[in-house]
Amino acid sequence: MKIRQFQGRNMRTVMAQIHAELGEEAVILSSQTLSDGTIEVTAAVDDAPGHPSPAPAQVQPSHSVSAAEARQIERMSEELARLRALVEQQLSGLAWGQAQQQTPERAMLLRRLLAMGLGWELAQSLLDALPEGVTGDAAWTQLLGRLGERLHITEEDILKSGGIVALVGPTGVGKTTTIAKLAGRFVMRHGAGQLALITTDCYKIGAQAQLQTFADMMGVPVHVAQSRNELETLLIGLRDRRLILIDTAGMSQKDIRITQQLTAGYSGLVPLKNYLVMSAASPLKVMREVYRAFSRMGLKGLILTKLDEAVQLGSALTLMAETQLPLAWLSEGQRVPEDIERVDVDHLIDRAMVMLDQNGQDAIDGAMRLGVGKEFFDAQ
Ligand SMILES: Nc1nc2c(ncn2[C@@H]2O[C@H](COP(=O)(O)OP(=O)(O)O)[C@@H](O)[C@H]2O)c(=O)[nH]1
Ligand SMILES: [Mg+2]
Repeated sequence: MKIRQFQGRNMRTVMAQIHAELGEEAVILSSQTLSDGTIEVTAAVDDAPGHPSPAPAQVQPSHSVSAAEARQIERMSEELARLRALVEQQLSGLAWGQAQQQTPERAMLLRRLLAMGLGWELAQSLLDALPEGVTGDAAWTQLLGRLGERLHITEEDILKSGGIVALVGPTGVGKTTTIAKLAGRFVMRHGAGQLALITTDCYKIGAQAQLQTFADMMGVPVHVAQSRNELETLLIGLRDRRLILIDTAGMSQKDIRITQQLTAGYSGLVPLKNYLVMSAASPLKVMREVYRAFSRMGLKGLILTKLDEAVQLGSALTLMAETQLPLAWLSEGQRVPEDIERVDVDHLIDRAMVMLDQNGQDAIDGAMRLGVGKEFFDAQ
């Protein structure tokens, strides 16, 4: 082994010396910059014959990353990201413990709002708006009051005002059932002659038969429209009816193009009113997605169904608060025409409270302690 020290103005000139004196096989043992800026490099070469030459990576003056090293770095950064998420989660769990101790009042109120099923952000923003010093029942009453201000009910009752009304929404939420309920109530008040029923649902097997059965009982014919043209022709022919209810194809919210073509921006003499039908038992995430998909067609109001199947009402209230979509009807059961009603905001909040009492708050504490509160409540 021959060891030598080299000096030069920069690394390039030093390397040239090393190559010249020790050859291509030279290995760099150390390098430093002296106080006057000179580069000093200690290099060595194995002068015993027959020894394997050092690996090229060791000879390289500037360190280039090999594929193996790159993989290792990638693994390490993945591991770091995992650790970071874990630490953040732990911290937010600790924060909840701290909040419980330092601001027990606020923590208790937050827990109750979340137990109603309200989304994380809505619950937080209601609490943030609470004036300091308001506590106990007064605080809770104020929170509910603020919540109420964010909820809207349609002023128009279509059973009184009439018009051309289409129910839109995902498959299976209860559009056809709701049409039957509304039709039944309308006929009781105004007689069968003032009502027309149209279905554009040519996709779900038995969909027309289902509506037909209800219609037969009421003595109202069901018209079928398979295209926009057919719908417009029908609407012109039926323009003397006080109420026209249109049952649309129960397509998934990901494929509403056909429904949209049929009902969006209908330019008849009387504007067509789209009501979005949504199950109150759906998770908030799904409700948001459904709303995003259908809001493009212009919505007049919301019909909430399956309240009897929901464990909380907060998700629906959160959607209403977020979108400002006014509620027109609340359905809670399959009986035609009984199980549908118009409600006011106070009644809605009362219902949400009753459902809160039926559900434990343990899961909430658990999720908060684990630091996954936001994820937990938005997924409800
Ligand atoms: N529990 C419950 N079931 C309902 C309600 N509304 C509708 N349904 C049921 O939900 C299922 C789908 O209803 P349907 O009207 O065909 O939905 P569509 O695909 O949107 O037309 C049927 O079994 C209905 O009886 C409700 O408010 N509560
Ligand atoms: Mg249907």
